[in-house]
Amino acid sequence: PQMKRIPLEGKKIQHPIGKKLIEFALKKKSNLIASADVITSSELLKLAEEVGDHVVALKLHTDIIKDFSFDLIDKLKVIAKEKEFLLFEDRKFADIGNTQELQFKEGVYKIADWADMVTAHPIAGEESLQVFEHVGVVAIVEMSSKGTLTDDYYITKALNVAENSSNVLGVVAQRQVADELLLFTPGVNLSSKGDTKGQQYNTPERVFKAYHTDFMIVGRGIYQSVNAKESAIEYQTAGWNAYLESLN
Ligand code: UP6
Repeated sequence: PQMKRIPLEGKKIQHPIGKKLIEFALKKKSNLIASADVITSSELLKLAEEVGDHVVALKLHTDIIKDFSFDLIDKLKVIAKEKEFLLFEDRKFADIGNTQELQFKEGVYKIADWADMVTAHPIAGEESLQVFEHVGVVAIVEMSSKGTLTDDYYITKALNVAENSSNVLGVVAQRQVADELLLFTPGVNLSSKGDTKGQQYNTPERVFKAYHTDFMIVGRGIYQSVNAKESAIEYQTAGWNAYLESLN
């Protein structure tokens, strides 16, 4: 790991979705991804409107939404286009390729029809990831939670899979990774150290300076705050400033 980090515009990312993320980041001066872990369509649409100008992507767990519909997806797509952010389904696929393909394309959510990006565990090996066509895959190589089983041995092997898969644009991890991958780091909160269910938090300052992350992912820090827009601006500013400082 080097001390000096490569600026976003200097990263050699081949994947079109990775390029789009970088384009949005530089244009909006944001390396913030909001995690919209709300459980109704109305809350989700309200949040998308409030934080949309300040994020490069909105991360979703569509399977927690009580009243999921494709009308919701259509409305999200309109907001995403207008405010310039990507739709990132955090499905964390973790099965053999054939099953993942069915989960990706079929069922209630038909993720393949609308998502720009998805998360997947590389646990089933390189070929299992090939089924995710026409989206950017973010491989989960290391988790943020206390006691996670993603130890150094697993992480090394998982990074190897990620680096060898052309549809993988980056990884979720809590450490610096190779410059050819975009790094996404969840477990970020300005006012909490963790929750009672194993989540552990770092500050924006730490993830940009110590891990050289490219994008921080913030859930409760934004959607549980009194004013989601104000909080998104606060995280956007803290993240972008920490990123700029980490370039020196
Ligand atoms: N997430 C993590 N840690 C990981 C991977 N993913 O927290 O290692 C996801 C969670 C949640 C979000 O599924 O959607 O990031 C974090 O939310 P929080 O900021 O409210 O803790």
